[in-house]
Amino acid sequence: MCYNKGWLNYHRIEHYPDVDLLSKLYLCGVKDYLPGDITFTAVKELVNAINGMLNIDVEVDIQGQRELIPSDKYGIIIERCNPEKEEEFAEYKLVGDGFLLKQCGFHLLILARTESGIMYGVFELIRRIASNQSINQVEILENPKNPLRMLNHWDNMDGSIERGYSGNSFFFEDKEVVVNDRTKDYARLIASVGINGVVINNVNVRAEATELITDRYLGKLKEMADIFANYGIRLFVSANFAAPMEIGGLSLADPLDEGVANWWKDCIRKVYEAIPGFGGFLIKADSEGRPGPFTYNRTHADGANVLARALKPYGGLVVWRCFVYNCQQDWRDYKTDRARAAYDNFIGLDGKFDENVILQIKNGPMDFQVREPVSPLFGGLKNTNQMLEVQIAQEYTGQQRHVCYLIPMWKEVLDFNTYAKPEGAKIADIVSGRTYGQVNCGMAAVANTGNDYNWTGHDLAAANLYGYGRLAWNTDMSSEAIAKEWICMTYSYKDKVVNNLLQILLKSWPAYEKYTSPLGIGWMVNPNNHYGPNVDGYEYDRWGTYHRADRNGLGVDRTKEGTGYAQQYNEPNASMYENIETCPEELLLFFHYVRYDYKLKSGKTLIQHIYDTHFEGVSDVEDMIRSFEEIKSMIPEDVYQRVMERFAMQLDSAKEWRDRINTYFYRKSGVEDAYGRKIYK
Ligand code: GCW
Repeated sequence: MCYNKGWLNYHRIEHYPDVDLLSKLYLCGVKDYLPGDITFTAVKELVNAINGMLNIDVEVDIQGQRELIPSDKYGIIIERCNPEKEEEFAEYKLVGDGFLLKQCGFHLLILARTESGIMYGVFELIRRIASNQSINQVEILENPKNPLRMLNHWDNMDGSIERGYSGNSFFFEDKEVVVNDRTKDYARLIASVGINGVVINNVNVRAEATELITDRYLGKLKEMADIFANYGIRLFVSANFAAPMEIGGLSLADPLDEGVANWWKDCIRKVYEAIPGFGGFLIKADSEGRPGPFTYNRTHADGANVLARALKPYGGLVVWRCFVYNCQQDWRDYKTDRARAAYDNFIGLDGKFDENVILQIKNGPMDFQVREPVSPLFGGLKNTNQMLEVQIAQEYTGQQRHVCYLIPMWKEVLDFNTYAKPEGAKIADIVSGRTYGQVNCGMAAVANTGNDYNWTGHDLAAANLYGYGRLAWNTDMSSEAIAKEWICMTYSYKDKVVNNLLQILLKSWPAYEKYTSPLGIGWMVNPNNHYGPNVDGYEYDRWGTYHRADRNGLGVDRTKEGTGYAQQYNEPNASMYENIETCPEELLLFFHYVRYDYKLKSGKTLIQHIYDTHFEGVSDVEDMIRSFEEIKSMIPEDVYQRVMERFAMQLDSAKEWRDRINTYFYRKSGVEDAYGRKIYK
């Protein structure tokens, strides 16, 4: 096989304590039990997993009625709540696709309202076994925190992947849709961590991709959608706003034009005839050259709603991206601020979107840098469905050649208090629907997968894919708990392996931040490919990404005296950012122009902080490599080789970053390093 099974490889667990409970499986309350049903899938997964990990052949009794199950014989009971007997199940507080995993006497019960809930309960049990945790007296009730837990693939139909660092697409090849065993193994992987929606093609929809929603491709998409549906996943596609012109032969794509509206209705009707469970569209409009409603002097609400109305009769959704900014800026223009753009473009439209539209907002106001403040649209929008977009693909965080475990970053975003309400207004509350009672909301992430043997290029980058799913399911989980699960599932539950890999993962994002651009300023990368250091790479460009370094200091003034961006936040956040003394230091240069001799809370000057962190970042990479070498004999040889190759690239790159940044700021400032370390002059 040309790919591995990721975290579903089910390695053998010796001496598992609770094998008795697992030898028999009873199904209750399950009406249909046929290939194609999620319950069928879930049972097969469980049987295979138990067989793989514990070498037990589980006997499955599908006729199960609770009353007939012997109360003095061990076994797993999988049960769907009967909606007609609500009172029997009310005590369990199951919501949506939640599950209960509980030992009741001789039985281990997996109870859920939905088939997907059963599957999620099954995967929870599998995780417990893989981590060698006892299930004796277990009682876990989990309801998903976010209704939508999506992946966005930026795959193109020629097989390339925009910002892909793990080979080519496994969805497309030579302008055709590919459906094969890997489609199913992909669905298994992501369903096991709770993903329930997938957009398979790039948001930049060009050429053949515009035709994905036509007869030319619908047959093949239906095959894919069926495989996904077995795992509780809905298929979405990115659509081209100008499709009525590009493939419909109309002369315009004006959302308020009746002919355009009818074209979409017709197109969407055909899509649903072919794929009844189709999820809907993801749209990038008026962004980086893509067409959109601005051409016709219409708003983004007009644009989104025309699609929403056509999708509504079928239960389809429009996920509309807020990544809208002027990408033709002049570096001499100090007033225009790209950071302001999403808020400025969308805040006035709050409340104007139809119920089946969701605004998808990138975590930060710029573009997936190693450190950004959160987007002020969260906490600004109050009457609009919202979804948080993060990037698992490591476009700006080492491109899957560097280890960079991103869950801690996303946790910080989710934990950020927007103060939109006195209570319950963290970003996690807003996107889950808790703050405003929304149901069409959740999280989305740009996927980091491709057709590489290990799916994610860097073996350790799989922790981000795994972790994203787990976090979207339960935003309360800690980064550490997620990492541990992934390590146990993928490699081993042995202490040394868990501890060393955990140390590496937890060190990795801070290390990357240390050796790249300082204190939240971002960018400083090579233009276009975004890999490696180039301090002035974007400084005189049109993208709105400047650091404004001179001989006295650097940073962008985003206070009232500057671009005014800080004022887009609710109080007290606006004042916190506005004032250099209260601005969190990791974001200092994002919000302020700061002199090199400015004293940080550590007592160090800004310039000394820059030198120190760049030396530290490299030594952190060396530490990570040492920790990894220590577990050489405890992990598969091929994994060790691949990861060590990438570590070598990471170390080289980190040194290059260190030296370029230190030299650049030495030359600007003329200030010597207090410790006399090597800085190229
Ligand atoms: O950061 C930019 C990326 C583009 C991407 C865009 C987006 C898909 O460099 O490659 O386009 O973000 O999010 O739309």
